[in-house]
Amino acid sequence: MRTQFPPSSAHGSPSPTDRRLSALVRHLGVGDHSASSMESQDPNPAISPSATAAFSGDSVFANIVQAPEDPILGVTVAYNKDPSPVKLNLGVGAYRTEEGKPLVLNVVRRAEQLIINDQSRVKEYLPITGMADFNKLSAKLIFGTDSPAIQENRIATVQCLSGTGSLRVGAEFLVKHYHNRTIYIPQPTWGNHPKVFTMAGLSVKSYRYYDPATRGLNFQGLLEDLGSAPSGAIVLLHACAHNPTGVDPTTEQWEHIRQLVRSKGLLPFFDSAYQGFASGSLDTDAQSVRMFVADGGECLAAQSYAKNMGLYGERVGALSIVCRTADVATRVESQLKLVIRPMYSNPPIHGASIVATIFKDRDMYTEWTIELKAMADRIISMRQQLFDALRARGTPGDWSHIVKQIGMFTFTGLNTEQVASMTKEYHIYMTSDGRISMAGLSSRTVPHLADAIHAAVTRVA
Ligand code: PGU
Repeated sequence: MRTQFPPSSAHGSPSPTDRRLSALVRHLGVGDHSASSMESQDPNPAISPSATAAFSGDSVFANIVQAPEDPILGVTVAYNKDPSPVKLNLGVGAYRTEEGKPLVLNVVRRAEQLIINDQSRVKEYLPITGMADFNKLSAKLIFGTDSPAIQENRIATVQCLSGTGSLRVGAEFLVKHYHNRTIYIPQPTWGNHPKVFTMAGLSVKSYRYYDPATRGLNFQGLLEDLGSAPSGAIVLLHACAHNPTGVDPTTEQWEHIRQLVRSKGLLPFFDSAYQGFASGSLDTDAQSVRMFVADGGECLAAQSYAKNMGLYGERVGALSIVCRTADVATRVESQLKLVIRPMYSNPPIHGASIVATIFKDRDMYTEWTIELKAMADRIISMRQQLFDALRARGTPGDWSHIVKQIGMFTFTGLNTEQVASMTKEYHIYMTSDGRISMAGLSSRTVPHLADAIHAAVTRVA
């Protein structure tokens, strides 16, 4: 089939702009030959763009309404359109260096070199469940190397498309195979959670989580809401570094939650998108999940390597379903294959190869943990710097939550109008709920952000 440059307009006949561009292409002699012959030598006029003009009615999609941008990813779209040299993107949770640049971990580069140089690697399809090594190692990462559930083969782990894909596969599985279709999610939570679960067919309810008055956990509200959830309901729990609030339960509170969840027969579904990012330690950040697995009960866990290995666009993650027995886990895995096959058939190779290569080499694994800790530490230092800058300006309010909150985000408490004014006047982009990605800040940009917050707080109600 011939390629066409420039593309024809929506209704098939080239627009005047298209024709001018085609003439320019011919004049410059660039593009392939088929492009330059596009109008004059069409061998099949019946399917030429001009012939389709005969069907000059409206598009069959004419009634489609323009969808709004995504509340998180749309922030980057708006940021990209802003020509200001001082603009700052604190919307998406993506790590940036002190220089404000995206970071590819050194250990990831090393692993990629090894993979590229290894001539034995091929591009055949992976199994439906993904790369076996990757799955085993991912389970060890979250459940612990000496987890009895792993030793007893009670866990079905499948490679999925990052955290989102893992949550979706888990939700699809639950809709097909679990007796209760209600999932309780924290209020607030990551904006995509309700959409992922609703699209899969679950009914979404929320439980109280954050208390705006204390800017901390509404523990009482959480216990009451989960306490009155119907037996068997699914409960989504952020394993660590709760998004967007940066507020996590203490170990004692987790133990309380665990007892309540188990006594009510609720099914815990952990979302672990930030393992290592909260404390800098992979083991510490997995404690909540491990507490639930240690009691022998069942749960689901969705893992993402987007943040902790910086593999955002590689879409690498895993879903694990911890079962009571190995026999159940085998059957669960067989059904997960039936969920995955019609969705995307099988997962991609590259990201999982990077993770498996790093996990299998002691030296590379250590290097990863060091780089991960450095990312977590830089975020923590940004918290301190922002807090100090606001104090130095005498910005009204108690800003101690900036240093108390955990993980990638600060839930500032700024309202929608204040956020809008910061975007308009200071070109600072963040989600409208007042969340800022601390990983997007640097020592150079802290004063600009502090000025913007100060102005917003003092001028906008
Ligand atoms: N779960 C939570 C709690 C998250 O915060 C995110 C990403 C995911 C799952 C999904 O991440 P994957 O990339 O699919 O592994 N949240 C970020 C990234 C942007 C987005 O919304 O996808 C954020 O800024 O909230």
